[in-house]
Amino acid sequence: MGIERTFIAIKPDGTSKKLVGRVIQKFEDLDFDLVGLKLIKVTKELAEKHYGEHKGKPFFDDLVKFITSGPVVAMAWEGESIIEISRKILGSTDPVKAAPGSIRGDFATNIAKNIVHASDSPESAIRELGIFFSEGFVD
Ligand code: FUP
Repeated sequence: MGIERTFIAIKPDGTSKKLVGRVIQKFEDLDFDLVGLKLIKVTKELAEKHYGEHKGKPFFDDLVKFITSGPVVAMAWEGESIIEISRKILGSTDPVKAAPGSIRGDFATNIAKNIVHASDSPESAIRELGIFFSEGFVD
């Protein structure tokens, strides 16, 4: 807990549905600090590294295809307990279970296209920020 840094990404369905502003607004509303941001095209190599824990699962190939299919907004955010809170802002992975008011609850209907990603633990945050941002990207 305390002040944490985490990795948040707006996936290709989020950018194509013009949800970038609304996603960022949710984090700003909670007074979290945006400390890194870039619009990227995720390469196959980067996608396979990021989703490494899912390698071998039936949805892995589609997951990689999807995340490489269009622009992604990669962000680093900072704030108190942001890792747990950001998971609540996103809602459950499966939009069927995501609460109304969460990003997935309000804007997604399909588990494979669920708009946003957020690191699920301090270890994942360090790993994922290391994949998408070079050291010293801020300050
Ligand atoms: P999350 O941390 O909420 O993004 O969820 P996971 O790490 O469990 O899953 C990563 C991504 O894999 C999800 F965003 C969508 C995709 N996925 C599927 O397509 N099917 C599944 O059954 C589970 C996950």
